[in-house]
Amino acid sequence: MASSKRPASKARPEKAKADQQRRQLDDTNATVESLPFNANKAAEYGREHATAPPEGQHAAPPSDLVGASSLAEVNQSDKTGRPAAAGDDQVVGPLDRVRVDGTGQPLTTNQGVLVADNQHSLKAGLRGPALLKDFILREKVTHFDHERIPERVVHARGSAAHGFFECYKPLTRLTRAAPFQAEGKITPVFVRFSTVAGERGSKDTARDVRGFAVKFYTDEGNWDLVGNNMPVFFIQDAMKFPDLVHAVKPEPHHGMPQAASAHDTFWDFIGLMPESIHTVMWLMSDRALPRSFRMMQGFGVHTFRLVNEDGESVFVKFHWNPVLGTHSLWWDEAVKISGADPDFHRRDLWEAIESGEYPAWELGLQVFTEEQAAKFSFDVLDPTKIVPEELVPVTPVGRMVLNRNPDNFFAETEQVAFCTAHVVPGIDFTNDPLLAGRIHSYVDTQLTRLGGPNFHEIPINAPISAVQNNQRDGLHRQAIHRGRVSYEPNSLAGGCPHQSGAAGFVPFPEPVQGDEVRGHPEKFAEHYNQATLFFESQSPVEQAHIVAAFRFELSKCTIPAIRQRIVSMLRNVSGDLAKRVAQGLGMPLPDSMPRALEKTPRPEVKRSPPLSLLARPGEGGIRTRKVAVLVADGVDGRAIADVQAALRAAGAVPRLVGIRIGPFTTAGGDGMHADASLENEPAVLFDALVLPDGSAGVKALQKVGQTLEFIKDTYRHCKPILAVGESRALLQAAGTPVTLQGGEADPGIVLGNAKSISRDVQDFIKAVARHRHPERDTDPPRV
Ligand code: HDE
Repeated sequence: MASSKRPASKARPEKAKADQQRRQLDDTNATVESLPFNANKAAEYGREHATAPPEGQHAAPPSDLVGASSLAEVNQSDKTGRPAAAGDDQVVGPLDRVRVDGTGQPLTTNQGVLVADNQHSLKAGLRGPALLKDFILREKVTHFDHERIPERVVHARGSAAHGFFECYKPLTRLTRAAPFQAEGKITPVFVRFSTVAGERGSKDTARDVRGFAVKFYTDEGNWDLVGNNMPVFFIQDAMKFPDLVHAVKPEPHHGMPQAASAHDTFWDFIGLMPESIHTVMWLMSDRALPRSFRMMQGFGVHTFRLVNEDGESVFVKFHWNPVLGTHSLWWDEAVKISGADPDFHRRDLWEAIESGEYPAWELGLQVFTEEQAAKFSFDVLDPTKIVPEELVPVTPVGRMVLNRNPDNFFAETEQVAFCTAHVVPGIDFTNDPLLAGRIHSYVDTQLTRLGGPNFHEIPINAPISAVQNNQRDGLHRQAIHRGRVSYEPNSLAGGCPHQSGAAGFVPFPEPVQGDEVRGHPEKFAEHYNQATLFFESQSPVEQAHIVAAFRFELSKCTIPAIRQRIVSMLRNVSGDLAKRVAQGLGMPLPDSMPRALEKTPRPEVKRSPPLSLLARPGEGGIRTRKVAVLVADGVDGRAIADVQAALRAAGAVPRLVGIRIGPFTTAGGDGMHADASLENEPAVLFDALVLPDGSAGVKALQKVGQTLEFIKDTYRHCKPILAVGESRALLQAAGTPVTLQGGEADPGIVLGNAKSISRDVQDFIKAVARHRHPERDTDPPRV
C-alpha cells in the first residue's frame, strides 16, 4: 500500500513544491538510468531459461516520489486532500484503503501468486503450441480484454480533482444541509469537468457546454451538484433530451463530426426548438471555449429548494464563481489548440494542482421565495431561463478549492458516478420538468456503465458517512454484511438498522394538485426575451464573436433551408445579430420566425452586466499564465534572465522556446537550455510572447517559418507581446503592425530594449494581466 510510503508532508509553500518536483524528476531519472537496457533479454531464449527463468531486472528507487501518481497526493487526507477540521470528518481513509503502489514489489497474479516469467506464454516445446492451462496468460489477457467500460453517453470527456468546500457562515436559517451548518466547516469534494458532445478521447477545446459536477462528501451523505458552465439548458423537458443528444452527436450514417455542433442535424433540431435559442446564444459565445476549467463559472441550472430545520423552504439557484475570473479562448485559437494539445484543459488543471496553484471558486446563492418567483415574467421552473442578478443578487456563502489530483484516472475520474438524485437533508428538488427526468437518468445510466447496482461501493463514489441498509447482493458486492437479518421491521437485530425519522431526509411537503397532463405552463412559451438580454449584455467584441460563431456553424450546414430557419429565429433575438449573420453567410435576411407566444411579456431587465465574461476579470495578476520566450543561438541572455525572473516573481510560467529543444548559447557566450520548441509548443499554447534582443539570435529565428507563424498567431489572438531591441525585425517579418487600425499604439505590444528591460517587463506584466487586447481584433483578421 502506498499510504505507508507516502511522505507525511503537509501542504507546502511554493519553493518546497518546486524542489519536490525537481526531486521527483531527478529520482525518476536516476531510477531509469539504473536500468539502461533490458539485461534479461538475452536470457529469455532457449530451454535452460524456460525452465529456470531469472528474476526480473529491478531497481530500488531513491525515494517514494518515483511511484507517486502526482505530487498533489502528498497533500494529506483522504477525499479532501487536506486535513479535515477536527470533528468534521471522522471517517478515515476510504481511498487510502484501496491505494496500491507496486514500486519495489514483485509481480503477482490477481490471486497473489508470484509470477516467475512475464515474457512468454506456456508452450509445449520452445517451438510448440501454446497451452490452454496457461492460467497466467489467460488471466492477463482476459482482464485486458475487459479493461474498457462504456463511456458516458454524454459528458464522456472529462477531468477531475479532489478538494474541499469551506462554509463562510452558518446558513441554518435557510437550510439544514450539512455543508452549511458552521462557519469554517470543511466538506470534502470531488469535481469533474467535461465537454458534452465529444467521445472520451475527443479534444478538450471543442465549442461546447462544459459539465461542472461537484460531489460533496458531507457527513450526512453525498450531495451531487451536477451542473454546467452555463446557467441554462437547451430544452425544457426531459422528454426531449435523447432528441437533443442525437441531434448534436456525430451524424449516425457516417459518424461525423466529432465533438462539434457545426452540422446539419444539430441546427435542424435547434431551428425547430425555439426554446433552445437562449442556451444556443451562450453556446455561440466564448463561454463555450473556456481558457481553463479554472476560469469558468459553474451553475446548478435548475431552481432547487433549501429546507431548514423547521421544514421551511426557499428557492435557490447555485453559482460557482472562479477566483481567477472568467476567461475564454478565441475560436481560431481553440481550433489550433485542438491539434497542438487535445488535452489542453486536462493538462492545465493537472499542472496547476501539481504546482500548488490550487483552483478556487466561490459558491454563491440566489435565494428567493415562491411569492417572488410567481411575479417574475418567466417561470423559475423553466431551465431555459436565468433569474437575472438584478432581480435576485448572488450571495457568496463559501469557497471551494481543488488541491489534489486523482491517483488514477480510471478508478476515480472515469468511475465517479454523479447523480442529481443524490441530495442530503436540507436540499430538495423543484418541479422543473427537466430535473425530474435527470433524477431518474443518472442512476439508470450507471447500471450499464458501471455494471450493476453496487456502484456506490466503488471507493470514489462511497460516502464518508456510514451506509447501513438491507439492500443486498448484486454484481460486484463489496460489503460483507454480518448476521442473518436483511429486512425491516425485525426484532432479531433489535430493529436495526432503523429508520431515523426527522433526522433523515424528509421531503419538502410541496402540495400537488392538477390533472395528469403532458404539457407546460404558458410562461414556458416565451423563448426570446432572455436570449435578447444575453446578446444585449455582451461587449462589442463578445457580440462580434457570437456573430462569427453563428456564421461558422451555419456555414457548415449543407442544407440552405436549415441556415435560413436559424437566421429567421435570430431575428426574434436581435435584428442586428440576424443581419450580421445573414451578411456573413451571403444570404438575404429571411422573415422573422413566428413566435409561440403572440404577446411577449415585458422583461424586467434589458441589460445584465454580469452576463458578460468581462464582468469577472478575477483577482488580477498573471499567476499561472504561460509566457513563451523565443530563443536561438545568439540571443541576449542577460535580458532573458531578467524577464524570466520578473515573470516568475509575478507567478507566471516563462518557457524558453527554441527552434529545437536543448542547449543554446547566448550572445554573451553563456549556455542556456530551451525546454520547448517551435514545433512542439506553438503559440496557441501560450498566453503571451517575449521576443529577445540579440542580432544573431533574431536572424536565426527569422529564418524559420514557424517563428513567423508563432508571432502571427500571438498577434491574431490579441495576446501581449514584448519585443526587445532588434527583435522588432521579427514583428516586421511576420507582418504584424505595432499600431492599431486607427494609428494609435497597440497597448498589447511593449517595445523594449536591453537598458530599460526591468521597466519594460513591468509594462509587459501589466499587459499580460489584461490577458488580451481585443482592440486589435478585426474580422477578418489583419494578420
Ligand atoms: Fe446530464 N447526464 N442529463 N445534464 N449531465 C449525464 O450521467 C441527463 C443535464 C450533466 O462528470 C449522464 O453519469 C438527462 C442538465 C453533467 O460524470 C446521463 C438530462 C445538466 C454530466 C445524463 C440531462 C446536465 C451529465 C451521462 C435531461 C446541467 C457529467 C453519464 C433530463 C445542469 C457528470 C452520467 C460527470 C451526465 C442525463 C440534462 C449536466 C445520461 C436525461 C440540464 C455535468 O445520466
